[in-house]
Amino acid sequence: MSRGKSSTKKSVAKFRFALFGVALIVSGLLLSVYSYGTLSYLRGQLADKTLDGIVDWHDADVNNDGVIDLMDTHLVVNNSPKTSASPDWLTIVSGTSASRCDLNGDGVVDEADVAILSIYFGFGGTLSLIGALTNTGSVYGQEFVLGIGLFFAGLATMAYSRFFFKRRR
Ligand SMILES: [Ca+2]
Ligand SMILES: [Ca+2]
Repeated sequence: MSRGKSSTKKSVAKFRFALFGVALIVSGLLLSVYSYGTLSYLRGQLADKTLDGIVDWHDADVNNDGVIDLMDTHLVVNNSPKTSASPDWLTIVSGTSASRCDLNGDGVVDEADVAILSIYFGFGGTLSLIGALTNTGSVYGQEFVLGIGLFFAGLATMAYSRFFFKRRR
């Protein structure tokens, strides 16, 4: 009788533990899918600013110094909210112009351009989607890596709980 009770208690505990694992997996997947979606969308918004026929991180390097850092963010923010109607749209200041900072090429420098720049933050090399996703210099990269981490932590928790995978005697 008492043995049966304790075994019920044990399986309830196992079930809760497994449920925690499932919650981790689901939140990890949601976070990864969300950051992947946002990042792919922003990546698709970047215009060919260097006019070399290739859209890559160089297009987001507004001062063309070979690295995407706070200086580029500062320049884009400083040129906001200029539009193509602004008299100094093409004026080069600190190695860039408002036109160059208009990363999506919609004729206005605003938060959309800052968001595009943010996914390349910390870049000074090649930029693939995987590179951008695992770029922990950007908030989307951090979210993606955290999501993957949660997913595997959830899998490990589920395996450890042995609720779904019973050990054979
Ligand atoms: Ca730069
Ligand atoms: Ca723009």
